[in-house]
Amino acid sequence: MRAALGLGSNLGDRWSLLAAGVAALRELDPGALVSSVYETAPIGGPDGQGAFLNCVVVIETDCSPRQLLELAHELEARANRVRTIRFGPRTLDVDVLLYGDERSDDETLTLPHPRMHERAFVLAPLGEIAPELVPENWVDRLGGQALVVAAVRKVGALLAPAPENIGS
Ligand code: GSY
Repeated sequence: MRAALGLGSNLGDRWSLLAAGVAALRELDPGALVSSVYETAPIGGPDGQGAFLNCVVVIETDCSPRQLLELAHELEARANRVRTIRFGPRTLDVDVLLYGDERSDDETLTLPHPRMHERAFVLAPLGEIAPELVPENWVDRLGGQALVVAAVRKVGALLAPAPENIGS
């Protein structure tokens, strides 16, 4: 099944944390599609938290949605994520966004991810690697493709070395 996962980090060495998460997903599917890395303003959470680095990975997998969710939690744990403040800063966040066409209202795993359609930090990277997975009306609701792209800043590619001007 084709699945899309969103990764984000706004605490610690954001680039390395994102890279480690992506590397683990590429172990699962060496042919994974990996978007560029985007720097994005935090949505929600406490005032003053730092900007996120975000990317999206699309994999082909035999894992079930539940197994992918467990893997997502495992990757967050490996990044020493501590859950204190809701929507607060985090070393690594891994969200299961899509699992084929599957729909689920399960409160621990809603598919498609319930907020992905309103998040430029998801739609811009997902649209870059798999535009067919981004319905036009989602982009329209965010004001159109130009606004989605303007809401994020592409900073580099994970499969290349970290750019020097980005810091942790
Ligand atoms: O849901 C993912 C965690 N998260 C993010 C994020 O990854 N990027 C941005 N820009 N804002 C966010 N707010 C939350 S919560």
